[in-house]
Amino acid sequence: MKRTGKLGALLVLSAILLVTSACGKNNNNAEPSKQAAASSAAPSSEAPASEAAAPADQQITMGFAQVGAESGWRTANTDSIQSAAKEAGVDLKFSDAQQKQENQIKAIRSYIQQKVDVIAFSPVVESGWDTVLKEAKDAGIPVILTDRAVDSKDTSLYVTFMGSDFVEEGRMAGAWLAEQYKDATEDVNIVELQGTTGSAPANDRKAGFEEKIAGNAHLKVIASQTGDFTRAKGKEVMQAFLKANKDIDVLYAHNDDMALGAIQAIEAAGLKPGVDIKIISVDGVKDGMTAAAEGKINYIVECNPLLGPLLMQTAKDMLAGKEVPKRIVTPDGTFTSEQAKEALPNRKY
Ligand code: GYE
Repeated sequence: MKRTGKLGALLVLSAILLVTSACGKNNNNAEPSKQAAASSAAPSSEAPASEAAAPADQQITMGFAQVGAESGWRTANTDSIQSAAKEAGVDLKFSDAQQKQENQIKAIRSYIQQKVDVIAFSPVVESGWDTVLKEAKDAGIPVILTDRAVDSKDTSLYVTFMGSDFVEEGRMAGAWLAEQYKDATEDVNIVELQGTTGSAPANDRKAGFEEKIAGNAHLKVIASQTGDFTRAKGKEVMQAFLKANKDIDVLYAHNDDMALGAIQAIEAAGLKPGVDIKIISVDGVKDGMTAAAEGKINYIVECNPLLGPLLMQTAKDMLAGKEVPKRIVTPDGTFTSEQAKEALPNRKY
């Protein structure tokens, strides 16, 4: 597809996306395409989007560089992207980087060579993208970030970033814990299973959580290590935590899969997950919600993976010459065990 012309008028952000309130406790299970909240960041006039005006009815080719298949969340995200592409008539080239940045960079370079109309990807880690993003920009191919952010200072290297606010997710986890233990008179020993080192969700979920527990000196993170967002690693690291620490009160896992692996380790050690050790996790995928409904996970902060329809719509709008917001925040809810039980029958992922 040819990209010609400059974008004319700036459209009002709120006209592009239907803005609904980001819910604190409202458990949503819908696709964020209908719910995304456009944030305040001003659209960049230098973004490649501004060169990307093209007739709306022309077929779009999108190269998507996925992180991997590390978790239930990722599987749901991949399904959403693939099925939304089909539905939208977008020709999708899809690659799985197996959680390796160099594989994602290779995939992006190959999409540049293939002259796709748009590149979308979920960066495995935050740093180290400037060179390849510059290559895409020089080739006139707009880039959309989905799910995870990059830390590039030059924000003209991508058109928009859509996905959850991970700091807020960490805050929701920390706020719940702080409330549970607000009257504590003794130390509460917390262990933390971090996501992939250097990834936006690991960095941000840690920071948001720490912010909210900081006010109570009894809430102590006694061990914190990466479990790489996988069940196997979650189990392995939890085993090590249990070996090294006799008195663990709380586990905070940056995703459901690591919590589920940890539950196996906790049960193998003869302890009751959710009772002897309180568990908080993030995502709200089916297996996590099932464990919550069974009382093994006490609190889940949702992270909605159904980004496909929003991605396709945004790509179409952008290539049709419409302005898109620089940041699109998708709203997340929270679940106690009771709420998980209620929500489970209608869960889509
Ligand atoms: O929470 C985790 C996955 O980037 C939001 O990646 C995503 C995270 C999700 O592996 O399960």
